[in-house]
Amino acid sequence: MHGFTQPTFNIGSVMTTTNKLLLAWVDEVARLTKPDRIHWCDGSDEENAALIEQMLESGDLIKLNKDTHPNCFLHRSDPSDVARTEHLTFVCTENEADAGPNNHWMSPADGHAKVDALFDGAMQGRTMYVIPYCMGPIDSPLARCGVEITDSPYVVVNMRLMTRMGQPALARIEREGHFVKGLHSTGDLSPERRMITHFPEELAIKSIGSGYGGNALLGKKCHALRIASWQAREEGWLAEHMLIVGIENPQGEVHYIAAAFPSACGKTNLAMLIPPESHKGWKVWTVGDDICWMRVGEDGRMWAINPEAGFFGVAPGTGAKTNPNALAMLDHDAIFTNVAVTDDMQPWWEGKDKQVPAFDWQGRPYDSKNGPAAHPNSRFTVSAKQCASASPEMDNPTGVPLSAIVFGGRRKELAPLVMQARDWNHGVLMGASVASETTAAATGAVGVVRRDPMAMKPFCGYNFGDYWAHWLSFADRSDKLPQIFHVNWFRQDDDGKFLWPGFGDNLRVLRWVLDRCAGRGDAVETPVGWLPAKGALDTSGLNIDASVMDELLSIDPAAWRDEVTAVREYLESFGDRLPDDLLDELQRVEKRLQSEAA
Ligand code: SAT
Ligand code: MN
Repeated sequence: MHGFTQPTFNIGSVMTTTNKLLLAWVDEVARLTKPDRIHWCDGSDEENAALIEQMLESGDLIKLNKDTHPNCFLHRSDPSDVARTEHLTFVCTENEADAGPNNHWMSPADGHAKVDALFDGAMQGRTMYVIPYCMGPIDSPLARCGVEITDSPYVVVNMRLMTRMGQPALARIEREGHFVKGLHSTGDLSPERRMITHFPEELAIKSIGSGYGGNALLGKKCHALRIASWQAREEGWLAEHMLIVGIENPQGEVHYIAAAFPSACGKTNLAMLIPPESHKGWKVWTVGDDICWMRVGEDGRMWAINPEAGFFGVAPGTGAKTNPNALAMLDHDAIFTNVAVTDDMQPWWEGKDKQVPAFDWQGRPYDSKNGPAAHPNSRFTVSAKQCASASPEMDNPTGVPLSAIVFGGRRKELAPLVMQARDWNHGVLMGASVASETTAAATGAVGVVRRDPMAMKPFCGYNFGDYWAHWLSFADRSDKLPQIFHVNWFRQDDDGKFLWPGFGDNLRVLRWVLDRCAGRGDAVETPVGWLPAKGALDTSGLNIDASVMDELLSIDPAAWRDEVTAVREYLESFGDRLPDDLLDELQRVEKRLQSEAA
């Protein structure tokens, strides 16, 4: 038998747990993975400093310029491990139909057998870290806890920024007696031996062979979306791929919006938006930039929390014009992954500033022939506390009440700048119909249009048919639900030029959204939803042609008839799990489009 010994190593205060389930699981994992040492993470500053020191020595981290970027570090990942790998991501349920055609499926028995074979001995020579964490404010009834076991110190320091990690989370786990189990090892980083498996019926995750963000920081996509979406259905709430913002008007009133966009479509920029010059007295508060957990409160309104405590944002394109709030929070205490550096070791990426990169994301002397200096999916990790626009409500255990839910995709054509659903069910159809051009956040071709319902295609832990039924069920739970909208910032002209300026000017669209929620804001009815009436969208101070606004705010019924046909085909691929109410809704849109043609 392998000569495994019990924990001997702890950098910070020594933690133990009274939770027998947790102790037994840690023991079972140690027997399988055979680490040299076990370290229980307490989340302390001392622990973090010791881990960083260790990674500087091993070369896992590189120190950045301490004058311009104190406490900032660069991590260069394996070049084959730079994005989520959806084809290696599995949902393992007893019944294949429960995972649905939207997921890659394996039986739990097969999943465990395959992935456990890879975990066998995977931590030999390494330290096994046990990370208790809480997704959401530690005293929030909407929050949920998990424990990640990993052999990656990079994962530990990132989890510390992205979640509420350490002693308080462990205390809550001991109080509640249950937690999501996440097992992770970088393995040998080979894509051939990489698997990200989810066992929603066991509230468990096993991920091996990748050290990249969504594959390795298990609190994020694996727990807070795939497992949580399953839990949410069972418990009557929603776990969504949405940012949350508060919009403060010049009267000082704040209204909250949650918005779903696929990865790398500007959620972080929208969450930290700076109002345009013409919008004196307006302010945007960041509650979250990626994930939203929400439930109907006693007052009938939808209340939302951000389960995360930090931002794992796309670096390229983050600049003084696009996202000054993000740029400002990145000049201290941040971890960068796969960005380039200048010759004086400042982090650099395309769209940052006028500096010149000296070394690219792989550490090679920069040469434009090798492609961009920073990897297109290079990332920053930073605590939300460093964000100037961070909402004081971020830590509120009851969350914030939502006025609107916005769905969006990245589409060159078809979808107008903004439209409002007729009612909740129509809004669910709008969400279910979202399509978007793919981005660098996942491996595979970029720029291909694919259906990405509610921006949850890679993240819904169960059958989309059941998921839409769950969404529809909220109409019976309350008559004070948020209004639903669809936006598209990404329309292009024939030369590939964006029609809408985007960024700070997106506030103009959100203002119309909030006006509509307040029963104001002029709109015209179309077969696919309500669009802003001429002049209803404030374009003052914006240099944009009336003809461009017309193009952005009109629909082409013939193109929409084709779209609706494609949507029907897609929805019907979910067979008998597809809720009738969603098809009825689609039929109503089809009818309206037909009468438009008549
Ligand atoms: O999956 S990640 O969290 O690494 C990034 C994303 O796709 O949003
Ligand atoms: Mn995301």
